[in-house]
Amino acid sequence: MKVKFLKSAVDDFPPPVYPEVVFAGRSNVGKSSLINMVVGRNIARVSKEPGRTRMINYFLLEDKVYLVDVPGYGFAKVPKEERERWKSMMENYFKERKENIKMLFLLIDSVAGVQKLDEQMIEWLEFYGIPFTVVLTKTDKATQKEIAKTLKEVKRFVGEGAIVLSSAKEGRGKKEILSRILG
Ligand SMILES: Nc1nc2c(ncn2[C@@H]2O[C@H](COP(=O)(O)OP(=O)(O)OP(=O)(O)O)[C@@H](O)[C@H]2O)c(=O)[nH]1
Ligand SMILES: [Mg+2]
Repeated sequence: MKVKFLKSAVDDFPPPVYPEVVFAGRSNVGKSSLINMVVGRNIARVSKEPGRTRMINYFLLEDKVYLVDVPGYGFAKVPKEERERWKSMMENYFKERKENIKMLFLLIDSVAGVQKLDEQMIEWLEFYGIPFTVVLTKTDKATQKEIAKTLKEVKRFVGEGAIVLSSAKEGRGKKEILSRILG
């Protein structure tokens, strides 16, 4: 799979010559890991400490589509100014790029389930009219019961066809996510 890192941006995004696919979700939910799993290379930075991805990172896949790794939300230890910075950066990003966003993957931890901030993100996406798919992450760590509970919560917001189960550790969900990116 041909993939390259393009740039880290705050508001200086690359020209919208390719459609873009975004990976968003809580801090530590597994966005960067999922990108790496899907493209088959360690290209996005993964960290044990939440809140490490602070800029909007653009990658180019197959000379065809931008993959966008955005900073996570909801990390409790982040000071208020930093949260405000995140919010204005993301608001500006959605405003600037909403027409160019082909799909946003909203990642939700299979064990933790849908949190308040995830619901707010869904409201935001609906407000901007951004199409999204929910990806349940880290299914390797969840019990069947936890997965069923999280699935039920997610179905309050989206239909079954807009949910993918994944594990970056086991490679689960790779084909399905790739086909939604490239298809
Ligand atoms: N068991 C398991 N651990 C995972 C999986 N995906 C990610 N992790 C772990 O979760 C932690 C966070 O992963 P990241 O990919 O950096 O998460 P992120 O959403 O990009 O985090 P931020 O950039 O801080 O918002 C790391 O310790 C990963 O190894 C998975 O599918 N299974
Ligand atoms: Mg990250």
